[in-house]
Amino acid sequence: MKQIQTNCAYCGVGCGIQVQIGANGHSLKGDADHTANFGRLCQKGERLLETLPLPHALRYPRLTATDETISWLHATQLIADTFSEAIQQYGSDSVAFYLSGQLLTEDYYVANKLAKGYWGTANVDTNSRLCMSSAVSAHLRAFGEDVVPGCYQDFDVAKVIVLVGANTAWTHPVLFQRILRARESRGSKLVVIDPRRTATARQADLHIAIKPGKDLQLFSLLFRHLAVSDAVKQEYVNTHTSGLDNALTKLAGWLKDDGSVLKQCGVSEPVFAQLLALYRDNEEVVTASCMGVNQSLNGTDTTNAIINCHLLKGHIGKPGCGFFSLTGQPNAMGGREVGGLATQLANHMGFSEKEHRLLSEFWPASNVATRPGLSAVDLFQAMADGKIKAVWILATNPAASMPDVALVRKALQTCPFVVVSDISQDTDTAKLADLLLPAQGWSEKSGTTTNSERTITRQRPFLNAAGEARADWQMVCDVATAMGYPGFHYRNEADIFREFAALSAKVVSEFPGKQLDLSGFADITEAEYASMQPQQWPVNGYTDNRRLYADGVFSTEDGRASFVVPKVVVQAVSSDDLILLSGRSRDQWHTRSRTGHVAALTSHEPQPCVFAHSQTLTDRQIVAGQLVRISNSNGQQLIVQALADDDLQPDQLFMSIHWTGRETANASVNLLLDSRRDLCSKQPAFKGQCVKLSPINDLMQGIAWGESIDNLPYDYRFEQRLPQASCYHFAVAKTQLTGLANGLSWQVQQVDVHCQLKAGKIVSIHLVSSLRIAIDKEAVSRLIGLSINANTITQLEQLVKAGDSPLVCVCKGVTREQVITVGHSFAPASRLEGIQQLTGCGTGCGSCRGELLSILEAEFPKTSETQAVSTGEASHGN
Ligand SMILES: Nc1nc2c(c(=O)[nH]1)N[C@H]1C(S)=C(S)[C@@H](COP(=O)(O)OP(=O)(O)OC[C@H]3O[C@@H](n4cnc5c(=O)[nH]c(N)nc54)[C@H](O)[C@@H]3O)O[C@H]1N2
Ligand SMILES: Nc1nc2c(c(=O)[nH]1)N[C@H]1C(S)=C(S)[C@@H](COP(=O)(O)OP(=O)(O)OC[C@H]3O[C@@H](n4cnc5c(=O)[nH]c(N)nc54)[C@H](O)[C@@H]3O)O[C@H]1N2
Ligand code: SF4
Ligand SMILES: [Mo]
Repeated sequence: MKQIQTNCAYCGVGCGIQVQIGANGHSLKGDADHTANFGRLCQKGERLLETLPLPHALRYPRLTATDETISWLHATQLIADTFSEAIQQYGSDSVAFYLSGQLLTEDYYVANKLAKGYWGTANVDTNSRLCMSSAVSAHLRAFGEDVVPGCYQDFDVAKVIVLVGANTAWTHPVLFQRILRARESRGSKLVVIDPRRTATARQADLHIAIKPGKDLQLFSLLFRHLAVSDAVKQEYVNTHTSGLDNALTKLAGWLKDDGSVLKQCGVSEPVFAQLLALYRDNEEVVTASCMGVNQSLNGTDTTNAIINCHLLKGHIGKPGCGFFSLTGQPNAMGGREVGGLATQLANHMGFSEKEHRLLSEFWPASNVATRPGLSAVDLFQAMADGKIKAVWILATNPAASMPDVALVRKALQTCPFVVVSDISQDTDTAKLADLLLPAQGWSEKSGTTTNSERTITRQRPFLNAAGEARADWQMVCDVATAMGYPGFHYRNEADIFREFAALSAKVVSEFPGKQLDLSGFADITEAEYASMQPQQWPVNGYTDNRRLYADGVFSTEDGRASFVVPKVVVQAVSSDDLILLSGRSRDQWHTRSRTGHVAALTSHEPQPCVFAHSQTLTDRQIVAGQLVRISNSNGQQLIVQALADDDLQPDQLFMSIHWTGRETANASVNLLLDSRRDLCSKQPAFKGQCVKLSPINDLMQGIAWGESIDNLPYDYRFEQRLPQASCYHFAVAKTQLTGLANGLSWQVQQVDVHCQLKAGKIVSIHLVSSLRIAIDKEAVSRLIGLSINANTITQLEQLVKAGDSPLVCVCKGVTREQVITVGHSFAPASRLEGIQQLTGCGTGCGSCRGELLSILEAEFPKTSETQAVSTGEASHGN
């Protein structure tokens, strides 16, 4: 059996994977030798093969206006001509790239080179702006370079691990398991700072349910207390840092008294004392942060406030110590290395004259960008204003993932030429493209990624590309060549990697403090690239690459790290405001284009919903399961189902980020979030925006199946994709209900399909041609429960049929009749499991299990069973 060593396509942990290529299909397992995971994988990684083949895969270049498949030659020339014309007529800054941490380093490198070297614009931004840019800015300010000094091993040896704004148990699961193992073996302490009691917080030794957006205050206070404690390493501070006194003096200006600061943070004095003691009394403390920190108005300052605490103790680059920024996407780090952000030039360089000259000579290119370009939010604003004439978007879905998506969608409609490279044609952004380019996906493409701890891993293909899908780097190079630029004649991705490594060698030779050094790869042969093993950078044969800055010499001009003075920006909150925390759910990946069709990954959050504390629901006369409206002060709103979650504080809401216009209308969270940003990093403050919540009483809810309801009027729609069909959850104004039926040319009949309307207890079903609709509050909430467990429309109908009978399982809305009906389709040995799988009965709180067993005993007595089975077996044998 052949084995292919590759990486996981999802999060920044960057796990290694071994794919076994078998004659009868492939299988995969974690790569036991990879230092990120030592053979372990989480649910998403384990199920990667199940995501293939992708439904709605994009296989050929396509012009959307005419829905015409075109050749690559035609597509390439069209892009080359359109971008050239735009540059000629409107200037370099009228064109742009919008890239992604899900591109490989080689893809990223050539796109950055084309725009910044030849188009002459730094309008190259990336979804890392939405993700990592606050950490990038903070690293630059503190260390002089965007460098993560630590490594995963630090989590193994730390005495205290503090996770801030990170739901690591769900978002970096393999690393989280590693943290738990270390705790078990070493007795380390885990602190989680998150407003919600998340799956991560529940497993912590100390959970600090901080008020959203107040981490800056908390860490600044901590810094001030540590600064007067004996934790300070005075000699380190004197020799290796600058700015401590200034920082402390400025802080004294706004950190007046502890009591009021802690009150703002929602943290009690004893809890703060506990936190302070952990930092003060332990040498080995790692603080790791993620989106709860980065995606806020104070993201950069908060990160610096955390770094300040570690600098005081001289704890950067030492085993088990320091600040660790967790990266989100598999190659978020690689994109930062090549310079994929509009605020950097290339390879950790800015726009100084010396850096500009170096790059102009190295590539060589005569039109290297001289100043930063537009960052994501500004880029889409400029597009909406008509200033961007052509944009090329690769491996990201901004029409769903950007804040204020209404504006982004308008921007894409306004921009005269939108090129989208994706693996799927079924994304919100693809629907707004002029030209769609089919990209090779994870199983098909080849290159490298860098994970959170700077480990470079080779991604290797094991399937032939579907249709005419191409590598992203190939498309970019072909266009560059068609535009007449030299320097894009790479034979393969190894050629590009070698050039990237050679550039890093050049950069470190002229800027000796820089850490991004891949000079050891500058002459890598094709064979070496093919068999390359995971390796942490720097790769130069003489630096110990595991931890950086261990010698206290930083990348700044004077070699000293800086204490940064944080400034506080607060948003106004009124008394009936709730704070909306958006984030990830356990099993889905972003806009679901890769994970939304895998049944096992959808059951965790089967439909769009908002979670609220039960008191918050009661106060607003909202019943869990009901549709609610969430609105912001700009008049934007959305409609979703409300569910109770007492792990939130009463003034907070949580929604996952995964629902897009693909499956829903008016239910995606980014319809509601505006594009306010951290002023330093320009990263959108997705977390912690103020909204209002109200019940919806003027809409009727329904479920339809059999046909698409796309042409019907609705205020809310959710397409639930069952493995073999779809059913549609919708809500319409009562006054439109008759219209709903009359709007169709089909005859409406009220039929007694399976159940009758009985005192509001049961489903009323209207049969409209082949479209079946259930409208009735109780009926619908029951159907919602049922539909979640059905695989096919027939199963759904079977479940509906059994609807009118006493409830057995309250959690999943399963009735006695359903248990019996479904039970008949299973043999005795698999009956219990089958019923549970199909209906969900007993899989919620589990308290109905006893009743379930007694129904089975009563309805399927052992003696008749044995007979039935033996007869069955006999006839089977005949
Ligand atoms: N399952 C899954 N895993 C993923 C991804 C995915 O889509 N699905 N995406 C990957 C990517 S790109 C990223 S960037 C990472 C993100 O990984 P995380 O940052 O861990 O994920 P989020 O759920 O966005 O946010 C983390 C937490 O921040 C908290 N939070 C909100 N506001 C505040 C605040 O003011 N202060 C503090 N301290 N906490 C706050 C939220 O309650 C939430 O629990 O996940 C990666 N891993
Ligand atoms: N409200 C709210 N919004 C958020 C966040 C939040 O916490 N809250 N988090 C933000 C963060 S941290 C992130 S990282 C973004 C993520 O947001 P996006 O990057 O927009 O989300 P994805 O769904 O990962 O989009 C990746 C796209 O690339 C395609 N693709 C996959 N592989 C390839 C490939 O090899 N080549 C090409 N060309 N295409 C490919 C996929 O089909 C998909 O359409 O969302 C951001 N948006
Ligand atoms: S932890 Fe991240 S990289 Fe590892 S298997 Fe899970 S999703 Fe993939
Ligand atoms: Mo991210």
